[in-house]
Amino acid sequence: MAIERTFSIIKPDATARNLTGAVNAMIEQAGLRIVAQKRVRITRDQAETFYGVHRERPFFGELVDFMTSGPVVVQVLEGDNAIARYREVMGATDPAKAAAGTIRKTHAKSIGENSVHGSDAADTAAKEITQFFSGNEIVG
Ligand code: 3AN
Repeated sequence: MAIERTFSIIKPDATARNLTGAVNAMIEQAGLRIVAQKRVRITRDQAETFYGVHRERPFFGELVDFMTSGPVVVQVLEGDNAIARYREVMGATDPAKAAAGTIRKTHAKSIGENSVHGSDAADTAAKEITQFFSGNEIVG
């Protein structure tokens, strides 16, 4: 298996409920290593760039409003097949459809306020990591 890095965000609904540690425990329990992490307030520009692929979707405005509504924790996770592994750990986008034991089933409030983001492919992971971290902030 290949060691990969993926980009993660602990979203405002989770930081508001003081769940950073609980989410991190689930990440580490799944065998992923948090190799970079910072708590930030993202700007509208950053959120619009980050979710640019969803610009035409009806929920885009709501998504940007939500992601800028409070602090988030941006992270780089490392491990075997980290991209697919983290998506398994997060569970389905809609928490009602997420499998038992996943972060979203356990903690998410709704399809919009769904507690975590994880990259969906190697190219997006690389791009998302670069948007928020410089090389010397990632320590594997
Ligand atoms: P995922 O985060 O599981 O990869 P995407 O890429 O389809 O899901 O959607 C990106 C984000 O957009 C989701 N995490 C969620 O916060 C938001 N989102 C997706 N679908 C909806 C929807 N129908 N209504 C509101 N927000 C949505």
